[in-house]
Amino acid sequence: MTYDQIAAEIASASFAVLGGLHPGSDDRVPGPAGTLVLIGNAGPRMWHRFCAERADSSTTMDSWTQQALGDLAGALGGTVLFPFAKPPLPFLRWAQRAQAGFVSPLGLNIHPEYGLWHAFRGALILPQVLELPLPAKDTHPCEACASKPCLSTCPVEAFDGSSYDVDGCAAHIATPAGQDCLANGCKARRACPVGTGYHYLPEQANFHMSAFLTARPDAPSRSND
Ligand code: B12
Ligand code: SF4
Ligand code: SF4
Repeated sequence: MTYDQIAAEIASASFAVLGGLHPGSDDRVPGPAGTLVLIGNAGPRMWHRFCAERADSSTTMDSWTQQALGDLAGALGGTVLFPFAKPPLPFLRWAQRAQAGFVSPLGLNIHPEYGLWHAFRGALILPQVLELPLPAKDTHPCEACASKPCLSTCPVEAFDGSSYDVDGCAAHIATPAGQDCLANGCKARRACPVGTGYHYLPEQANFHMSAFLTARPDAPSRSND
């Protein structure tokens, strides 16, 4: 199969193909790998499949993803690595290597089309060295964003452009004043003008923010990012 054929299979399973790379020794991929394909969600598409297939509210997104991507990787002749592995695998480094976007002032990866409204769900590891598409000539979206509203919207100034005050954020969203972030998603993220067509649905944003609030003391053993 070619990279494009594999990408089409991933897309038809409701996931987003975020990029590919040929891992080198600096990429810290455990085991041999000819090609690594970054798989994620963009906007609410995968969310709809998750809601349709999850057995009940106790099914976590991570356990569902493990099943869905495990099946897909098996059918494509590969294996899959997950962003919630312990210790964490360097997904954001792989995103840079795969040219899947740029580092935003929030620390999150910003994608030229999806903006901040995507996350990594797995890395497909294939033994063969596939020919990858030519790199896109995208420019960093934040360079053209003069006012950088992501840095001035957080009610507790959790972002200063170089770090993220996790405790301040979590303390705020646990209070009545923080219910907007909890119900609708991070205000700083929502202020970003890129990829607005991919905003998470309120119930999707609430699912992730609630998971962040409850699982945070266990970080970095993350669930449901
Ligand atoms: C640990 C972790 C966290 C911890 C951070 C702990 C800390 N800073 O002290 C906590 C639990 C707080 C967290 C929260 C979130 N996270 Co997080 N997190 C991870 C994880 C599993 C490991 C990162 C790590 O430790 N790397 C190892 C260290 C050595 O490398 P590092 O580059 O220094 O890692 C740091 C940053 O990644 C940073 N970080 C992690 N998450 C976030 C989120 C934000 C907003 C910022 C600014 C920084 C940040 O904290 C790490 C440790 O200091 C990664 C997945 C992965 N495998 O990379 C996801 C990941 C970075 N998180 C992600 C997301 C989406 C979130 C949330 C926004 C989820 C949500 N609720 O929607 C929240 C933020 C809450 C909010 N305000 O919206 C995504 C980012 C996607 C993207 N577009 O870039 C990732 C890649 C997971 C995924 N499935 O895609 N996260
Ligand atoms: S608001 Fe502007 S600076 Fe912030 S992430 Fe979005 S494009 Fe980048
Ligand atoms: S969720 Fe709310 S409190 Fe937390 S960083 Fe985003 S805007 Fe700030």
